[in-house]
Amino acid sequence: MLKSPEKPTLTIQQHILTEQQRFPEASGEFSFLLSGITLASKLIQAQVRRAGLGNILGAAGEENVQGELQQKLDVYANDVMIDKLSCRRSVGILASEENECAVMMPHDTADASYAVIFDPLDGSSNIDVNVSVGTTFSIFRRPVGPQYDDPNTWILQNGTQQIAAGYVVYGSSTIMVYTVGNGVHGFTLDPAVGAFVMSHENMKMPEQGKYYSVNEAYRDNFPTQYRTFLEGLRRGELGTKYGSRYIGSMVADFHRTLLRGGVFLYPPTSDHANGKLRLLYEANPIAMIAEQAGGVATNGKSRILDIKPEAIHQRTPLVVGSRKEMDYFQSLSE
Ligand code: P6P
Repeated sequence: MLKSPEKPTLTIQQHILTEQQRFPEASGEFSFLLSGITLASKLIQAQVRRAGLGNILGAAGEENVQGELQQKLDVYANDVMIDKLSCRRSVGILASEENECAVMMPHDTADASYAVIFDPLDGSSNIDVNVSVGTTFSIFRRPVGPQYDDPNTWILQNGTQQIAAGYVVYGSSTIMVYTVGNGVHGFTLDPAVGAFVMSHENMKMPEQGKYYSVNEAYRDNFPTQYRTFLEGLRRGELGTKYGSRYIGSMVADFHRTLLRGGVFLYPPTSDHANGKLRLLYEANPIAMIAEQAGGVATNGKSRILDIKPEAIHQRTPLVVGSRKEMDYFQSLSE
């Protein structure tokens, strides 16, 4: 006789439907949209997990809009995300790190109420060396008003307008972390069940950590405030001398920061005067998750979520982490 689990297994699908019940008028379209993302991430992880076992490793031989060499898995992940979201009639437009322009949906936009922006495989240059990579997503509702008839305007909204955001880390396990504005919850893919099962309920970022996460190779180019901040953390200004952890895959570096506290930052550098990370599909979803978990996310000067985007692929500096470190960083502002 199988011993019943101490706690009933709660899948992400059940969680999404439970969240939907908070909105009696909900049609279920949004829940169906989110299930498209969970399905896509299962298909992506299946390929990530077998990278090296098939002709799926290495460069696809093309460059993406960022001028970065597209990895075969980048292309696959992007195709899967577009395919699984295109068949959701509620989606009016998609924007991807891999596509220069937004992807209009074929169906009548009168039915479509949502815009989905994503990076299908962030950190993909790490794939060939078996380092964690991730998917990020950000969802907006169609804004109201005749000035929004063009779905392209749906994607250039402030991050505060996100109705959902999240990421998937393809790491030692595959975990999806998401929020619909009602706390942050983590679901780990159980291969035996083939479902994302709740593993981290109502995640809260610790008030303080003991690591900072930044690419130190560029530190001579960092603005003074950043250098003073990092020196202060190393020296023990916050009561402990910080260590450094840097994976070079934003989703993995942020996920550790969410769980353990601390700070992840990608400052302005000589190569990227406005930072390297992209506002719409890297900084915004991460910032919504961070704030929902009690953390802080800025571009070094102002709240990430308050930035009015001007372009799909615009970049931003990002400093995101626990309140204590972020208060210290902001106390050093010039
Ligand atoms: P660097 C991956 O290419 C990425 O966009 C983020 O996932 C990661 O945080 C950053 O770039 C790493 O950049 O310059 O440190 O290699």
